[in-house]
Amino acid sequence: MSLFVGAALVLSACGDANVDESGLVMGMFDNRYRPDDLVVSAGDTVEFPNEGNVDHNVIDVDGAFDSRIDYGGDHKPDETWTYTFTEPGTYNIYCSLHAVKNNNTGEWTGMVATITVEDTTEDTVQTP
Ligand SMILES: [Cu+2]
Repeated sequence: MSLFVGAALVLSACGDANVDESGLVMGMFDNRYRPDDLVVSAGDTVEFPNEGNVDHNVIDVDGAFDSRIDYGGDHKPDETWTYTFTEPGTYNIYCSLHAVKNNNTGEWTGMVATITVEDTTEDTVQTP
């Protein structure tokens, strides 16, 4: 009973209250990712929980990954897809259900986001 009430409170929270502080979570809402800009380190695993009320997915514009293939379909509400970014670089992602491609510019708009994966191997010189 108390668990159910807690979940309802979280779902009803507005603003950025739902944004995870770890920096490794990009929520799928209706119809946008939040945050829509994430910076992680190579090797990090990012969670994509569907916190909306409709299906969503996560596809890299350049074809590095397609969550539908990895997961076996779109992600329904309350389902979470995770992906480990091993290669540094900038990943532009979109949801095929809620983004459109401009055929002239090749740019995606709508439910889109950017994930920057930094190569942190050089930062390990700092010792406590
Ligand atoms: Cu979507």
